[in-house]
Amino acid sequence: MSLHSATAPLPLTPLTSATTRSTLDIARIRAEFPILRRKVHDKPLVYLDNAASVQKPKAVIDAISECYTGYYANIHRGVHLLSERSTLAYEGTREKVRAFLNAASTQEIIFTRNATESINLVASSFGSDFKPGDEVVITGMEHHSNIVPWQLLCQRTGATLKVAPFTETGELILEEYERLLDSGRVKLAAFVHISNALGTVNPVKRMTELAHARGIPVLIDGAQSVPHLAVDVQALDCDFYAFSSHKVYGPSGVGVLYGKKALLQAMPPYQGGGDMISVVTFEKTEYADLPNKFEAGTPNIADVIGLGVALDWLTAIGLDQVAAHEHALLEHATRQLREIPGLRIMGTARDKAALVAFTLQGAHPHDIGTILDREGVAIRAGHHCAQPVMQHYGVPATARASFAVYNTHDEIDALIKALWKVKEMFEL
Ligand code: C6P
Repeated sequence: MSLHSATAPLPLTPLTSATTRSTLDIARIRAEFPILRRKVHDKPLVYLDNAASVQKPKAVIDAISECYTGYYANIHRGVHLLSERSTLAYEGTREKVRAFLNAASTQEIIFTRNATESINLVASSFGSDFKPGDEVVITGMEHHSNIVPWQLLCQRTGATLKVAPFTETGELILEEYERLLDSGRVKLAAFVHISNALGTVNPVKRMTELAHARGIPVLIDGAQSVPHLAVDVQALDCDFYAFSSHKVYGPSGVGVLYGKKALLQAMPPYQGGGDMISVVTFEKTEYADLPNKFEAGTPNIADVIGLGVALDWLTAIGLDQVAAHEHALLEHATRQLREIPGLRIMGTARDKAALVAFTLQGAHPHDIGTILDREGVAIRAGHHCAQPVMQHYGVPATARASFAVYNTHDEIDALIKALWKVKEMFEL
């Protein structure tokens, strides 16, 4: 089935860097998501909380169910047919992730629980020999997942965390980032590709070049980027790249860490246990080769298989098409949000992805979220696990609408209508 329509696409005004025009048949795409047919408070569901977690297409749901009903067994261990079949499917996903990220080898793809665990793995293992005086550079727009693991590492080792600031519009101040890299003590730069609180798309290739020019490896938090734009880790030349399955149309409970082979080989294991060893005696253990060295214990087999199907699904649509459609939605939303008096958008970077965060004078974001929910519109309200971003703008929280490929212009209109209702209720 083609998910591309024959009708002419809508013109796209360049608010962002999307270059393609969408020809997607969104109605057909929506039909693949059973949950989108349900109602909430007797209203059609308008799901705009995709940056938190995206809904799943039937192909992914079916693949997980087929695994459990048809061939499930533990992997890498059994000599029986089911184990072999499960191992093939699990390792098949590793190859799909490799291709999706354009990594050089499947040995560079490690399965974890989520992006958070991927970052913790690097902090714990790559950071294990950090010393007092060493520095880790992050940006001011990080998710807590790319702050707290480094703080824990600094507490453990005496290293110091340095933070590159961003502007009022939500753009990184590249000169400040570069200045921090110049100390001669930086052991790692870790930064977000797309900010979950602002939508900013960071210039990660340039940031990587600047770090590498000083011999500093980089980790990119790609939790918000892989569902929205094509990522090529070899073109970026990053050393580590982390993302979560549940934000890329796959199941929750699975994450990915890409790491350059030479670095991963030199790093100590993250956790010890089964499947990560080659020989164990009471005196000494020899570890398995990559990637198994970093995958101790029985992994989340069925959900890893589900992730593979999600990546197939997304790749068939095409990330250029996804980006074009989502950018059109972002423009449609931004244009109308700007017409609402008292509404302030946090994050107006030139290069911005598919979310918009805002406050409305006189209404707490949680009240906005609750009223919108009664209208069937699901958004997120809160600090979005990015409290330093809230501190930057001097607000406790924002409301955030975030888009996926299945969202429509009509759903944006429903969001806007519901926001006008909030104003009416609060007499703003
Ligand atoms: N952001 C949001 O609503 P996990 O929880 O490990 O799958 O992803 C963590 C994470 C890391 N980095 C970024 C940029 C993120 O956006 C997230 C998750 C969700 O914005 C849940 S807090």
